[in-house]
Formats: sequence, structure tokens, C-alpha cells
Amino acid sequence: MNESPSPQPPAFAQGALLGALTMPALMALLALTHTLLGLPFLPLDVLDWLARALPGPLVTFGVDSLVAALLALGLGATIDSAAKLAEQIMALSLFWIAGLLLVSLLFALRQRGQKAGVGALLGLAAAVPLILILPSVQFLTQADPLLSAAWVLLVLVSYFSLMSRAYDALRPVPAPEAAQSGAALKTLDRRSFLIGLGGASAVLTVVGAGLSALLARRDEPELVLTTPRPRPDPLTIVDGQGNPLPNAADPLVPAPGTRPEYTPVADHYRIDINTRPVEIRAQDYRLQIVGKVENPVEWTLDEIYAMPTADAFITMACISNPIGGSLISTTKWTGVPMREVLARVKPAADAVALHIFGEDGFDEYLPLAWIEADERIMLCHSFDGAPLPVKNGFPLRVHIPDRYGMKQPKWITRIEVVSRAGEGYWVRRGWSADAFVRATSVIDTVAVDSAYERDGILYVPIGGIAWAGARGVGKVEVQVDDSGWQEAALRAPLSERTWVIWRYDWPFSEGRHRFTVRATEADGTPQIREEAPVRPDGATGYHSQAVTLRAPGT
Ligand SMILES: Nc1nc2c(c(=O)[nH]1)N[C@H]1C(S)=C(S)[C@@H](COP(=O)(O)O)O[C@H]1N2
Ligand SMILES: [Mo]
Repeated sequence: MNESPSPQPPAFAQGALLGALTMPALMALLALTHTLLGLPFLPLDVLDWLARALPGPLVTFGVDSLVAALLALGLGATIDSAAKLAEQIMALSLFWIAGLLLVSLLFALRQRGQKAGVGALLGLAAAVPLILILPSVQFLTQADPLLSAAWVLLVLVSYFSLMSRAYDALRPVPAPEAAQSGAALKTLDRRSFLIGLGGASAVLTVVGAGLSALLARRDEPELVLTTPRPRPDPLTIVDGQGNPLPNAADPLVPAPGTRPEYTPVADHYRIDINTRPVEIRAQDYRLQIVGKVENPVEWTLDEIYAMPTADAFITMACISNPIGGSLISTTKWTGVPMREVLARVKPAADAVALHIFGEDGFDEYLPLAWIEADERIMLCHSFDGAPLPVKNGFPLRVHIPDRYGMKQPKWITRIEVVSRAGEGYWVRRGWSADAFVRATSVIDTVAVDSAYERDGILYVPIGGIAWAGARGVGKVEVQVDDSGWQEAALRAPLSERTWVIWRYDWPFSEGRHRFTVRATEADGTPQIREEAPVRPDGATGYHSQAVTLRAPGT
């Protein structure tokens, strides 16, 4: 068959296609070496860096939109797992697009007469800024910084040199003797070259990504074996150490389907500024407390563990938790009272605040006046009787009653005592400076499958949680459709700082019903009815659920 010579597609388009085909293999290689050797996984590093360099609202908007889309698609069980998934998708696609644009640029440059060496130059130009951002996004346990930098340079220079060679293969300079051999042959060569390259790239991607996923999973059995996920049972009456919970004797049984009153530690929500938690090695760890103090210290973990401790059952929530959201959890916190810490370091007369730094680049200010006013503020080292899980801030984090999580750094390595307070990480990005917890109440369940009959009336248990920071919940009420507000029964909370479990047994009637819940704080302050978004001060508004109900057997 006689193929008519097809015209060469434009060089930049061919470059973009080649980049699109080969970037996944490059990313898989980076993923594999990241899992195996702790070398940088550039796509996530770039996103982590962007999240810090760009104005907060921009990144939040991008991630929030993706989270909404993922939740709508049923991907990601909770907001925080959807958020991590969203970040990963963003990271991979941004890196992929940046890569294919650069290969496209490379092809355009080559077409304009640049020599093959321009590939290596482009790789160098891409590597330098990446190497420069690495120190701000890398943490203790990753590979040696010099090795990481060298690796990034090697990978990018090799990749773009290879792409430059591919240009020569795809767009051979017409030599006089080749001119006769016909363009059709060249087109076929080009096609099989691209197909071959695409195939090789696909194989490399699958092998690399699969292998790194497998190896990453191999790291986990330890977690699975040592912390078996307790069955979410709202009736938990002992903590992880087998000690009875303080309200174990309360006769109120939560409505079936209510979330566990005591969150299994593995299920405690997690919010980080980065895509991955910081892994701090216990043996190398030192807590530095410096600045305006008489007695600067560098404590080891053993020294801190040996200090007097306080225990408290605590509910913490993220300020980005929407009404009815899952970014709220309860466990037992153990730590050294902050007053005890201050007594040892002795703040100078002009000291006004602690500037607390997390190893991940997070920071927040804690005014000394808050510590003077509240003896419960603590430097926490344990959750549920065991050292903090890595994701929740091992080895040290702060707790401040009545404030959202954003005021409370995890992975603390350094505290500077300062004579002037400033704005912390999220405050600088436009979030509330005080981050006072807003009262909230949530319907977890309308337990139609647990309906029961009493005195000829069918009741459906309805239940959930209510929380007002450390201010306590006085009353919870439920409204069905437009009828009056009915008071729910409350379980004794685990402490004055935790949520309460409420339950209302509703006399069943068929049809579509809307259930709404509201709480009143211990001092009589009503939960705010007006709806406000999470940003900047935390969400307000009533939680409600509409359900269409049919009588059993109909
Ligand atoms: N070092 C550090 N501390 C941090 C954060 C962080 O990203 N880095 N996130 C804060 C936010 S916004 C919240 S809601 C809580 C979440 O704590 P958790 O992940 O243990 O639930 O930690 C806070 N402390
Ligand atoms: Mo948060």
C-alpha cells in the first residue's frame, strides 16, 4: 500500500504528547525511590510548598472544591481522607502538567535550532528551584539533604536529556540520502517509536507505582497488629488500657448508630498542613525552650515523660469542620501542665507568649496570660495512655481548652519565649485569631431498624453528639418537622471538656420527616442558629436530617 507522506505535527504538540506519555513513569520512579530510600517525592513536595507560598484562600479553595467533588462521587469516607486524596490528585496532576509543558517547550526550542544539550540545561533549570524548596518541605527521617538534591538533579537532567534524544528520533534531520527513502517510512517509525515509548512508560509506571504501594503497605502491619481497630461501639466503657471510662455507669444507652463516645485512637481525625506527617525519632529528640527565659532547656523525651502529668478526656475539633462533619474526636490526653513547664524554664519579666514551632513548619503563639488563666493547658505526650501516634503529633503537642485545633501545634520541637505575640500559621492565612470553639450538635442516627414498642406506641431512637468546648452542654433539643422542641436525654460526658451523647426516642409516624437538633450551653447560652461557613471563625447553624419512613412490614 502506498501511504501518502503525512505532514509532521508541530514540534511543541509532539513534545506535549511525549511528556504526557512519559511523565507517569518518571513519577512512578520518584514514588518508588521515595518509599525505598526516603528520597523526595517531588509532586507532593511541590504541592506542600505551594500550599505555603500561595495565599491561603487560593489553596483552600482548590482543595475544598476537589474535596466536595470527591465526597459527591463517594470517594473518601470522611472529609479528612477525601482532603488527603484531593491533595494527592492535585499534586500528581500539577506535576504531570508542568512536566509535559516543559517537554513541549524543549521540542519547540529544538525546532528553533537549539542543540541536543538544551535538554540537560532544561533539566538543570527545573531541578534548581526544586532543590531550593526541598529544605522547607523535608523532615527529619527523609534521606540526606545532599543526596536528595543530587538525586533530583540526576533524575531531571537525565529525563530531559532523554526527551531531547527522543526529539532526534522523532524528527530526524532530513539527510540528503534519506530524502529518497520516503516520508511514509519515517511516519511509521515515529508512530512505532511513540507506541513503544508509551508502552514502556506504562509498564514502568505500573511496576513502579505498584511496587511502592506494596512496599508502603509492608510498613503497616505493625500498626495493624499493635492497634487493632476496635469495632466502633458507642457503648465502649473502658479506655485502651482497660480502665473504666468515668461515665461507664451511666444508664443511658446511645441510640444505635451513634458514633463511639470514645474515639478509637486510629480513627482520631487528622489535619496537617502537609500531605504527610512528620516522623520524629524518639532517640534524637530534644525539646528546646529558649528566648526570654532564665533557664533555657533542651529536654529529652525521657526527661519529659518523667515530669508530673495530668490526664483529661478531651474533645477536639478542627475549625474547618462543617456542621455535622467528621473533623471532631474524643480521647484521653496526658501531658505535663504548661504551668509546670514554665516553672522550670522561668520566663523573664518581659515575656508575654510562647512561640511554638512544629517540625513540619507549623507555628502558633500561646499567650502566657492564657496559661495563667487556665491550669488545664498542657504539653501533651500521650493519647489513650500511649505515646502520641505519629499522625497526631508524636512526640509532643499542646492542648488549650475551648479553642479549635488550629491553635494547638503538633510535632513540637522548639518553643521560643517572646516579649511580643504574633500571628500563627492559620491566623496569618486569614483564620480566626482566637479560634474559640462554637457550640455544635449533630444527629448521628435515626435508628429506624431499632424501633421498639411501649404501651402501644412505636418509638424510634434518634441520637448523636453535642459539644460546647470546655463550657459544657446543658441541654439538647430535637425538633421534628415544625413541631415544638423536645428535650433529649443526655449521657454524662466523659469530662467537662468532651462532647455529650444525647438520645431522643421519637414516637414514630410514617412519611417524610425533617429532624433538627440544637444545644444549649451549660450557662444557658443557646447554640447559634444563623448559618456561617467554616471560614474564618468556625461553622454555625443547626444540623438537620430529612428521612422518609415507612412502618415495619409495609
Ligand atoms: N505542627 C502542626 N500542628 C498542627 C497542625 C499542623 O498542620 N501541623 N494542624 C492543626 C490543626 S488545623 C488541627 S485541627 C489539629 C489537628 O490535630 P489532629 O491531626 O491530631 O486531629 O492540629 C493542629 N496542629
Ligand atoms: Mo484544623
